[in-house]
Amino acid sequence: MLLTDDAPTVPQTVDPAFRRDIIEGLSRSPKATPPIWFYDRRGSELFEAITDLPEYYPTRTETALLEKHGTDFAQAVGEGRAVVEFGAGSSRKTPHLLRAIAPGAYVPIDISGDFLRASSATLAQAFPDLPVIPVEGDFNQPLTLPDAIRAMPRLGFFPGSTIGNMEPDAAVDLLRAMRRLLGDGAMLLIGMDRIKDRDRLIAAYDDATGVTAAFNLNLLTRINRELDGDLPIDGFAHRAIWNDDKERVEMHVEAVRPLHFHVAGESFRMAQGETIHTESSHKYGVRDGRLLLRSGGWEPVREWTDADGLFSLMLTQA
Ligand code: AVJ
Repeated sequence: MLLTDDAPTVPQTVDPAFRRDIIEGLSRSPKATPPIWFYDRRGSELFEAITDLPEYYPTRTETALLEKHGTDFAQAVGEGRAVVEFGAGSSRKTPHLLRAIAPGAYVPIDISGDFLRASSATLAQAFPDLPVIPVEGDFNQPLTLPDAIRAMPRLGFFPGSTIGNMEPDAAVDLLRAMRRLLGDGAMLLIGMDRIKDRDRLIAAYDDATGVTAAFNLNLLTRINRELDGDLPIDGFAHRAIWNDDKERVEMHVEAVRPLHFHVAGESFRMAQGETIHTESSHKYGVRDGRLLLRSGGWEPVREWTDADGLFSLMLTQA
């Protein structure tokens, strides 16, 4: 690697999948990039900050549901299950669930290895008798579960409405893959964000202090750093819009002037007003949510919602 004045002091390894996804996404019309690439170290920190924002209701609402309904969970799932969490991140919600159900093991799966190891260590300390077996990987790709949980019935845990990031057809594919991975007799506890007042939805993705804007624009900074890009960050503005036909909030970065930039040796142009679509966050009505789960091979068993109907936790069985 050629060392220049602005070369990073910490050597960066370029993820070929990152390069491929970004080049493909910028070459497409309209431009669109997969949301998994938001979560470098800075992106993960910014997401944590988002979850504390007054406008961002999902995390706080879901956490309150997990705190409140522990007795219900224990009764519905029984003891000794291996809890397999998909996209564990900082796992801040998980202790509530683990305390409630007396699981046999905890298997957090995440693509961000640093984050995963740190949060697994914290969790293992809080639950000294619980085997914690982290798996570093992308749950959208085929995975193998650790041998230690072979004999245990499983409870999949997929909180945060992460399922909403997927197009409905991809969401169904993922649910089916989880069904195969977790096996017969498995259950799945999944968080889904509800359709609600448009202004409330937009505010959650375009907060007053600009944390979500920083989260969205950080993708461009990451591209510049890791893929030798020269995107002018000040040439882009954060946008959050409600797509009513597809019932989803979309995040975009919009060119505020005509732009010409390079990424990994490729040249790109954007007209003023043109956007890169960086994320979709699908929202589900009660019936839509159940239909989606059934299509994915999971039969709804119980459902918990807050008084305002903002967010739902759905328990399903294979
Ligand atoms: C992590 C996918 C649940 O879609 O609400 C938050 C990500 N993006 N603010 C979401 C996100 C902008 C978040 N999920």
